[in-house]
Amino acid sequence: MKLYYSPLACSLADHIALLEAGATFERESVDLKTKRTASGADFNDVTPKGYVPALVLDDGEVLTENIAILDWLATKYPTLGVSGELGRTRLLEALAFISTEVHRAFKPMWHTGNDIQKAQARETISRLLDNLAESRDGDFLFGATPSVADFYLFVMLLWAERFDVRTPEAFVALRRRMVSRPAAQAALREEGLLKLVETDVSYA
Ligand SMILES: N[C@@H](CCC(=O)N[C@@H](CS)C(=O)NCC(=O)O)C(=O)O
Repeated sequence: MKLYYSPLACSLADHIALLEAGATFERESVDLKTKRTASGADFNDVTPKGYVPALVLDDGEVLTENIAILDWLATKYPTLGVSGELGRTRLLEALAFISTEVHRAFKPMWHTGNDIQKAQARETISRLLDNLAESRDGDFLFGATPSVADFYLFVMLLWAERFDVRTPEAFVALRRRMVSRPAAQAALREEGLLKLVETDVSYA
């Protein structure tokens, strides 16, 4: 299996998931501006969509779209999923909300939004995070252990800090819990992002 990612992109969620699962995988970073991978290959040859994440399976199948990849990982590695009769449905509900509402609301921040659009986006994202925090049930979104939805949410929380978006208290704590996990630290280290979380944890 091979993950194509870009530092601090939404592919960080998949990166953490693979490490949490203890999966054997390769990884290669992608320059999203030039569409070149770290080894100089044309990323458009991996996926004509040209965006990360992309997960190439051992049989050559290429998975794209974060919701699909994270759902596939949670199915393959059930400790990353949500148990119970409605477990998978609740997980997809959370992934869809994070992807189509929260992630999408960051667009003016990453792209060329003006100051008014950015201020509106901050309000919207805070409200969406408040909505999600209300349905949280335990230390993580679905209880005492994190699921793939928490990994995706964690990326959104890193973005929120970067763009000065107010985050509900419950998610400040969730972010700290995520940062304390070895898999998250390993993914952040690989992506050159450990400095972003220095205030949450001390690395002796
Ligand atoms: N619909 C895709 C969107 C993924 C996406 O927005 N990826 C961003 C990074 S977070 C990207 O690669 N952007 C570069 C581009 O679109 O050219 C998904 O949900 O996986």
